[in-house]
Amino acid sequence: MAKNINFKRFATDARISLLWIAIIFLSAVNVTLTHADEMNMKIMGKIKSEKGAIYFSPGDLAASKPTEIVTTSPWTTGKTTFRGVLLRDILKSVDAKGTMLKVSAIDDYTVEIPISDAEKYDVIIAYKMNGQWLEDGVYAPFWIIYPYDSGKNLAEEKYYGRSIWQLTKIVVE
Ligand SMILES: Nc1nc2c(c(=O)[nH]1)N[C@H]1C(S)=C(S)[C@@H](COP(=O)(O)O)O[C@H]1N2
Ligand SMILES: [Mo]
Repeated sequence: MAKNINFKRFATDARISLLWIAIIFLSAVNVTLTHADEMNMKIMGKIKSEKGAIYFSPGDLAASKPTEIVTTSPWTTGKTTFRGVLLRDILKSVDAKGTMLKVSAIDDYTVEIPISDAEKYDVIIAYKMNGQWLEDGVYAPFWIIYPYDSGKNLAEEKYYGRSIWQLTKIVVE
């Protein structure tokens, strides 16, 4: 009899322990997913996707062919190296069909970028600056960078305004 009671108590304790393990595990997963979600870029709108949107993490972009822009900018001192993927290549990879991009950031900044910019200039979606991943809470996960010093009159307010950092969403229209 005593054995039986002890076993029941053990079973109950074990269940409670498992419950705690599950709660802790799920909290950890939730934190991870929330973070991963923030650090992704979502491309939607006029693209070819069965799910309606395609997500890219900085790691995903780093696995694609890199393009570096070495330039001065209003936000950095001296020549700065930005590493990313050509915007036109990303648009091509999602089969974007449209004329305008509505781009938004974690800080709720939004801007419209004509797709023609991606054709005319070597605009990149940058994920690294001077060899470092873009910093969380500052510029991460992505930053649109134009080759401002290329002699194509890109060192202008119009293009600085399109240089959206903390980029997380692109709607193709
Ligand atoms: N995410 C985000 N990107 C942004 C902005 C912003 O507020 N948030 N400001 C834009 C504008 S209007 C300009 S001119 C440039 C330069 O902004 P700054 O002068 O505040 O550095 O960054 C652009 N990118
Ligand atoms: Mo601006």
